[in-house]
Amino acid sequence: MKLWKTASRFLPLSFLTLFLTGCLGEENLTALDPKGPQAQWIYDNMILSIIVMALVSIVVFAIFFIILAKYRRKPGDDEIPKQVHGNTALEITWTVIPIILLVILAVPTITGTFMFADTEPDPEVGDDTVYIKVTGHQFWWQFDYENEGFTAGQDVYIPVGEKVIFELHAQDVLHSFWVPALGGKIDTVPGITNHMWLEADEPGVFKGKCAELCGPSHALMDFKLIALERDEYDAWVEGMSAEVEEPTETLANQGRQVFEENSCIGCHAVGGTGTAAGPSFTNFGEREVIAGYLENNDENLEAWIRDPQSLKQGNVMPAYPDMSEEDMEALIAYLRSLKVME
Ligand code: HEC
Ligand SMILES: [Cu+2]
Repeated sequence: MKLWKTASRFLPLSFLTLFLTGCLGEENLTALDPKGPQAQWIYDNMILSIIVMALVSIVVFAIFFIILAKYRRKPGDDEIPKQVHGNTALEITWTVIPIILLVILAVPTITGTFMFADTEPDPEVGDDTVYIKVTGHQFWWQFDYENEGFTAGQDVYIPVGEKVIFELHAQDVLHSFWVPALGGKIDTVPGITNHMWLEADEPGVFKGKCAELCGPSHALMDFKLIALERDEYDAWVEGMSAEVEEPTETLANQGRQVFEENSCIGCHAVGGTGTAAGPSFTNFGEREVIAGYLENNDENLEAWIRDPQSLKQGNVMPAYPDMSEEDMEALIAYLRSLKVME
């Protein structure tokens, strides 16, 4: 009775959990609406497992209740029933059935595991297979397109319908790279290189998350995977690789000086390659969000630059609380001007 009382206290909580997990459907952050071959495989296998488990539960519980009803002690049953030791037919049945069920689960699991581990280039795309080096930092993601010679921060772009290969690293602690709508997750581990591939069936913006508790702002270590048709993707690559021109607008140009004088440029590369201490800004003007989660508007941008800690605890960007309004306005105009797509 006491146990039931305790359990019943948690009941509303479990319903709440069920409800809240529904919110994960937002912004494509869900494994239940697969948008790529890997995610589809995971989804199908999950359904298959649920069916197998449901069948087992139904059969076991049905037999359980039938036996309970049928062989109950009834009035007049005074004798102890006949005692038996073992029944070969039954024992073979309940050994063979689980073996068959396990084989049904094992075959797709093993073939899927090999399919996921195959990080050879896409056979149809060959040498043009997109290869992206991912580095997890506390609390942001760096994406190096080494073959193309540039680096991107926060948003990772891929072409649709092609197998894209990811090489995963961590700069500081364990992180985990996960885009639920496209596939499984893989840890990024300091000192170890992991590989995986993903493919998107259709263009779209798919939300990604760090899936490994990595510090105080772990929950805000979000990113976006943006899948584009091949020609748009090529245009993006071209834009990212092009020489960055000085902004034509005066205010933005003034902002570029503020950016350089305040050593923002030391941590935030504009154009070029290589590791910087913060996300690359070559296409900052095209980000939907700042720091992985804040809407990219002027108010949030100013709040972030003046006091990043208050918005993302434990991140390593210094605060600029004393920047003049004038400099701030110019700086924001400059950041907004950083775009590579028309
Ligand atoms: C010591 C290195 C460093 C300096 C200097 C620095 N930042 Fe940052 N900045 C970072 C890091 C690291 C992040 C990522 C924080 C996170 O999300 O965890 C960041 C994030 C940002 C973001 C959000 C980026 C995004 O892509 O979402 C903006 C905007 C930004 N910084 C602007 C500036 C400006 C403007 C300056 C100069 C006034 C500046 N930063 C100076 C390290 C730095
Ligand atoms: Cu992380």
